[in-house]
Amino acid sequence: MNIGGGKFLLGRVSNNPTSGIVGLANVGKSTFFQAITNSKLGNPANYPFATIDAECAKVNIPSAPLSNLLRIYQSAKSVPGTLTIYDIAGLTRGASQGHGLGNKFLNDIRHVDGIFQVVRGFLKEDITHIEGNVDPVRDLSVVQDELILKDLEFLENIRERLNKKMRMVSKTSKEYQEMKVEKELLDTLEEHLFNGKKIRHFKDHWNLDEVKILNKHNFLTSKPTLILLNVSPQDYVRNENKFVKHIIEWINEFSPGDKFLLFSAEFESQFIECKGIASEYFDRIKEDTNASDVQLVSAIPEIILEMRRLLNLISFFTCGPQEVHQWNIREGTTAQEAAGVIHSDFRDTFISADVIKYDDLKTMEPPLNESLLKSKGLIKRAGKQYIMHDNDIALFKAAGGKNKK
Ligand SMILES: Nc1nc2c(ncn2[C@@H]2O[C@H](COP(=O)(O)OP(=O)(O)OP(=O)(O)O)[C@@H](O)[C@H]2O)c(=O)[nH]1
Ligand SMILES: [Mg+2]
Repeated sequence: MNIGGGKFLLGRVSNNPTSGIVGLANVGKSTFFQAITNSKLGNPANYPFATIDAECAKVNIPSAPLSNLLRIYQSAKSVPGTLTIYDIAGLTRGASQGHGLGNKFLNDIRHVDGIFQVVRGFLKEDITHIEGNVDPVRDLSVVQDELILKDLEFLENIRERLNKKMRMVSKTSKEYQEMKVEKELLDTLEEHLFNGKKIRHFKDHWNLDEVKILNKHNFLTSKPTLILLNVSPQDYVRNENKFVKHIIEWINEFSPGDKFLLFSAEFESQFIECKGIASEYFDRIKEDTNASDVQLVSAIPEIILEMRRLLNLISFFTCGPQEVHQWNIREGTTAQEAAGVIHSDFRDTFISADVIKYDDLKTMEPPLNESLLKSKGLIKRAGKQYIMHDNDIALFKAAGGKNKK
């Protein structure tokens, strides 16, 4: 997808985005999974490799415009956009060679669009660390190396298959030329991987041919990553942890472009348990951190929104008396493609879209006066190639004389 300036986005085009929770064994992935999905799925337990098969659950993407549009349109209900989250088995050093739970779960990582990489930053003697001590920078390297090794193995297999195919077709054929381009890209990326760098960070601007090749192969290190340092509740409330400086240095050197946030799996699970209401648990944390007059807030909404940004997602809304519906699309999506997210028929029979900018009506009081919007020129007619903006409100017109959604 072209998002302007010849820049194409890596990764699957989908309105059902997925993210996997990845990290060493026993670092708090399932505890985080339960907190972010507000579910009892997964199997948090104080022993490594407690999670074997990936669990998944959907979370709503927080959106202030969604609730505001529900108010303005006086709709009966709202339907939020969602992100599907997978709790994946823990990695260990040597996983790419079959150590620990072996390779199976590396496939689970292959199928997600984005990665939440959980790293342990809390010190608690009674919680086992498979490397013997708490050292998040080392853990980041171990996980990155395993993903890179797996990509190298995968890349080698792809190249072998390509070489075979190239021997079977004429050197002057279009197919041969395409395979040659692919092989050259793979050779360059192999060198990059050998230098301990992820495919995603090879360059900022990919061209369409490169994106097509990379999307076909779904490399583990081509996925956007949000690094989540799991710290004690006290560190989370103080927004400090002794490892942060070194982690930022490591990211800048070895994984520039990855995002990084502090969170506390323990804090988040208590937050859900106590439903965010004042409790002895939170009173104690406030006392510990001298934050008696501070409002304690969950990191979960920001974590979901950061993943949304990393996946280059934006939203558009369809609004009517029955529902206000938030739809996920990627940056650079045209009006016609956006119509196809609702139903493929709408894409095929697309005529035009009436688009209202959220900013133009966000302070309006209900009931919505459509004639006023029209007279002020706030409803714009958009053609097939119109590039959707975040929070656009759209009414699609399709062939057959029907207004769709
Ligand atoms: N003190 C403390 N303990 C935690 C925290 N997060 C997780 N734990 C504990 O650490 C242990 C491992 O947590 P899990 O959530 O099962 O870890 P995991 O990464 O899913 O482990 P595997 O699935 O085995 O790879 C459990 O006993 C949790 O209660 C935390 O933030 N603070
Ligand atoms: Mg687990």
